[in-house]
Amino acid sequence: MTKQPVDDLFADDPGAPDAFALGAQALLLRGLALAQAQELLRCVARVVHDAPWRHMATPGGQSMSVAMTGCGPLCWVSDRQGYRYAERDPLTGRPWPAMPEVFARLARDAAQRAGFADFTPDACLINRYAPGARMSLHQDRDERDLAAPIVSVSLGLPAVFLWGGATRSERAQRVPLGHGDVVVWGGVDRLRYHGVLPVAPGQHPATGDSRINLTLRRAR
Ligand code: MD3
Ligand code: FE
Repeated sequence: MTKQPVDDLFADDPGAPDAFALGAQALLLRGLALAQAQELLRCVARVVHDAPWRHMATPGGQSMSVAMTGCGPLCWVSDRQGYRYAERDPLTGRPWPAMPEVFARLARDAAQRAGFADFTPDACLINRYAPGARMSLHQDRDERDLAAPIVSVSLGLPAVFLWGGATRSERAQRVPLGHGDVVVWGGVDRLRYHGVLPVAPGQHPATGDSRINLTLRRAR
């Protein structure tokens, strides 16, 4: 697989390479999840049946524009008390739905391609962006083992991902993410600031009027 620098990301030609280095240890694998997208979305629907979408509160008391749920032994949650990983869904009091095998298999395969061997996620956060929903610049630092990478899978409507630096003030690059794109972030890039610009209105055959993002993590 060929790698290209981040400047070529908007080059949308059919012969474009399918792997881009976003950083020394961050790799965009364009379309890696395409063949499994329908299966992934059926799994999301099963998860949502048991652990419904909800807009979590931030510690400051604001409601997030992104709706969330998750699966696996652990899932990230936020409320007035703060951010943490929890074994049970606070909405239902039940354990989170099991991690579908296809999620874990895809995450391991993607991580392997990016140079992270034997990645076994124990948490999957599932984000749903309606048009206008966004995620402001943040770091993911609630995971105990920061040596493990995070694998992200984008489905449905496209979005512009903000890829920042080690500090919030560093200028972020804009990376378009579309249906089936997979990104792996680890090592020196694990604590980079990142976010998502407001999703534009649209319709996607696979998801209708939303963008779904899976992030597969090793939380402990
Ligand atoms: C870079 N989600 O859930 S995934 C999140 O598209 C989150 O829903 C975004 O940021 C989304 O926390 C972006 C890409 C992502 C996830 C984790 C990272 C990028 C990352 C951790 C470190 C660096
Ligand atoms: Fe994040």
